[in-house]
Amino acid sequence: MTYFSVRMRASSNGRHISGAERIVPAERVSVTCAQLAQRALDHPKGVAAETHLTVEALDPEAIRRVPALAVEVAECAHPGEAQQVIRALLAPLTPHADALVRDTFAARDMRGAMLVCAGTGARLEPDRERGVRVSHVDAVDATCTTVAPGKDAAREALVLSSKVAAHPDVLAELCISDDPDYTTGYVAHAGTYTRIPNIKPVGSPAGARAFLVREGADTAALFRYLEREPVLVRVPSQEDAQ
Ligand code: WAQ
Ligand code: MG
Repeated sequence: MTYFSVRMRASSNGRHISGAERIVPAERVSVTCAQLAQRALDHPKGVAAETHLTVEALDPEAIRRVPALAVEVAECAHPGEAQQVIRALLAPLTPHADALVRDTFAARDMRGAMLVCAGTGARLEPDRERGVRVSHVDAVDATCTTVAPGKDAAREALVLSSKVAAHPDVLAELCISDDPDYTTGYVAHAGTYTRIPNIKPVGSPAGARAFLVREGADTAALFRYLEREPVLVRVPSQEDAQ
């Protein structure tokens, strides 16, 4: 079957509002475009003044299939506790964990994620305002048909993080939603997606992602994988994923 990558990015006066990535068969392309165009208008950061949709046929041979990460929940009652959980997960992986966490909470309106070297703490993206944009990713269910993750931020994040984590040079990911009222974030590491409730206070404009990368990684190859190589993630059914 021929699959298509469908991508949306929306902005207002140069400010990134929202973006989304799907991989769908031909008969789902038009409905997917409609859904993503609507989504750009409904974003809590504001109505998008400009929305771009891209539809691209994929080489079926090039599509990789990877398993979803296992989902766990760290019970955090408030952002202070969430900070402790995040640092406990990341500190064993890099001496620069504190700076990584601080920078991720401070970043605003990036389209993509920060790429941070575990050994040096250095940022690895050529364009730091944009970051690295994970694309060409979607979910497949047990019957290998693509399923819509777009209704559910947690499921969509699990799909994205499973693609990212499937690359051997990625050690961990930290994510905070840029939706002011979506206060659950996560850390992905060692095959597990740890959900972190109350990662930020309600109403906070914080929102960004950081990928921690093994020192000596081939950054160009990693960029190509994250931005261009199509990956379908095998996700458990909706009920199991909660
Ligand atoms: N590639 C790289 N970075 C991205 C991408 C992408 N495709 N999409 C978003 N980001 C970055 C960007 O800096 C955003 O500002 C930031 O991540 C947050 O994006 O289990 O909704 O789409 O309940 O707001 C977490 C769910 C939801 C946790 C995360 O992220 C749970 C979310 P958002
Ligand atoms: Mg968002």
